[in-house]
Amino acid sequence: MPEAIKQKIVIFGAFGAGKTTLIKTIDPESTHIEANCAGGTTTVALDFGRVELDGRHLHLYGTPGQERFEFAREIIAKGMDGAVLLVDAGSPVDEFTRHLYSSLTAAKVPFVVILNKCEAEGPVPAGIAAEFGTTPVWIVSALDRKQCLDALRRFAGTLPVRTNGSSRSR
Ligand SMILES: Nc1nc2c(ncn2[C@@H]2O[C@H](COP(=O)(O)OP(=O)(O)OP(=O)(O)O)[C@@H](O)[C@H]2O)c(=O)[nH]1
Ligand SMILES: [Mg+2]
Repeated sequence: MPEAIKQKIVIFGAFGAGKTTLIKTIDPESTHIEANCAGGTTTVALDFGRVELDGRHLHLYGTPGQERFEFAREIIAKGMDGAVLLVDAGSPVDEFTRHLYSSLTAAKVPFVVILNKCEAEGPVPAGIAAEFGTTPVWIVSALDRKQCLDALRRFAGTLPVRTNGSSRSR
């Protein structure tokens, strides 16, 4: 029997961008390590969820958005097949999001930018699209499961399938 395709996708984004929400929406049985903070909760370690789409078993890892957790992001990123940079479309693009974008570009990992909190669907605002060069930019609300699954399916479909022994040493 052919081995199942497994892919590790890591979700990056600034504090409060909606990474944990996205993973909870996609996988209601996902696991989250969070702490209370002003106005809600914040990830202090990671999120982990799974979903099977078009025969691919996707393992989704959410990272902490607070800058001081860089060490955790580095550990979680190891061996990723692809990444998502989640951006809160309701605020101007901040310095930390730009830093994450540069780091992912430098790592040469396949990634997409997903603009979140877009309950009203529409075109990607030109000012935001311009921030991310030629990287694909998509629009979702992390509260909408169908939108999240569609975005993930389209992205996962572009990722190369690893064969046994391929290196994932990033
Ligand atoms: N309206 C709306 N609110 C959202 C959406 N996605 C997330 N939120 C809210 O945004 C807040 C932050 O969401 P989280 O999922 O905790 O954000 P995070 O990126 O995991 O945050 P950190 O772990 O602290 O970096 C919560 O109050 C969510 O309910 C969305 O698509 N629409
Ligand atoms: Mg979180």
